[in-house]
Amino acid sequence: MNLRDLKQQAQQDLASVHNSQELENWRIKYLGRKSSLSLFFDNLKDLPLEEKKEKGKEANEIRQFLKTIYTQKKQELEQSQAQGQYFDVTRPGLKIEKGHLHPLTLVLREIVHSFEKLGFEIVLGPEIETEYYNFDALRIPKNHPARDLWDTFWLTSGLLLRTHTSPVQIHYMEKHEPPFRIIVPGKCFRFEATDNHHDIQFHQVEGLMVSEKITLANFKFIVQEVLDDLFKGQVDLSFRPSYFPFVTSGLEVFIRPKNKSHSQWLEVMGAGMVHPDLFKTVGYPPNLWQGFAFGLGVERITMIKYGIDDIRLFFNSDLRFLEQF
Ligand code: FA5
Repeated sequence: MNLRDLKQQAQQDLASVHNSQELENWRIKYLGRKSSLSLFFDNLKDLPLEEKKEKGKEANEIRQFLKTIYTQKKQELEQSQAQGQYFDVTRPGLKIEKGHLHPLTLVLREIVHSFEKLGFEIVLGPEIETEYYNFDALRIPKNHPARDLWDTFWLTSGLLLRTHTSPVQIHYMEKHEPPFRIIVPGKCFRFEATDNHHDIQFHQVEGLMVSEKITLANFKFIVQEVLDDLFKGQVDLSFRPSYFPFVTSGLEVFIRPKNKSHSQWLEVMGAGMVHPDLFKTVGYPPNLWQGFAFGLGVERITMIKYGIDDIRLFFNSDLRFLEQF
């Protein structure tokens, strides 16, 4: 039997196979124990060594080829049969995996909602900023050492990725007259070394409340209300003096879960009374308004809320982490 003729014949026959019975007949004819190919293998032993090697190799290749086209045809028939099948509407459906919200989105929404309950309006601002809004208008001129506090991703032509949400204070005040109370949720970027509490990209919620007779007591009340709402009263707060050029009497707020009073305090926001120079910059009349401002770190709040010990987990897309929320 000529092996090449056998291969050709098998291919031709397979093309006219239309159901599983015909396919089984084809398999018996070309791959079965009594097929010409099997008989060919049986007779190989009688051939001289060189010829045995050569013909054996060729026959093996053809057998492999026939097996492959057989499997392909089988799959094709199974598929077309499945498509033609009657659809049983009573069968249980396949479970559809639903997506879910990122932990930061969940907590950001909660934070925004807590402030909304206290009458704060939501305002957004650009992530790409000018040097003026990110620094100069906030009393951080070029060469001022305070610029070192905010390691910056510079873009071309004097633009930068905002290092905090505070520039939106200026944008908003330029266009609105007090009294008002706003929050500004958004992304910030810092060109700094990462560790378990610092990332190069994170979220802040800026707050700004300007009116007559606003004091730090108003700020303390509001922060206490919001954090009590977020943590169901289960965190302690600590207010500590700090320095930011755009506030007078700057401070930082630290929190610690009540049930972990031995653990370290975590800094979650910078704050203070708005510096009068900012009012001057945006054209408000002098000595008429007072206000407080703050910048709250959303990742830090989320870390305490869910007991997460490394901030870098939020952005490394590990599903084992994300699927827990
Ligand atoms: C500021 O960014 C000020 N703009 C806050 C402010 C606003 C002060 C208004 C006064 C008035 P600071 O750099 O401390 O300050 O950041 C504020 C909060 O953002 C921190 O408490 C922290 O929760 C969070 N934060 C800062 N840097 C990072 C970082 N690299 N990764 C994650 N969170 C950060």
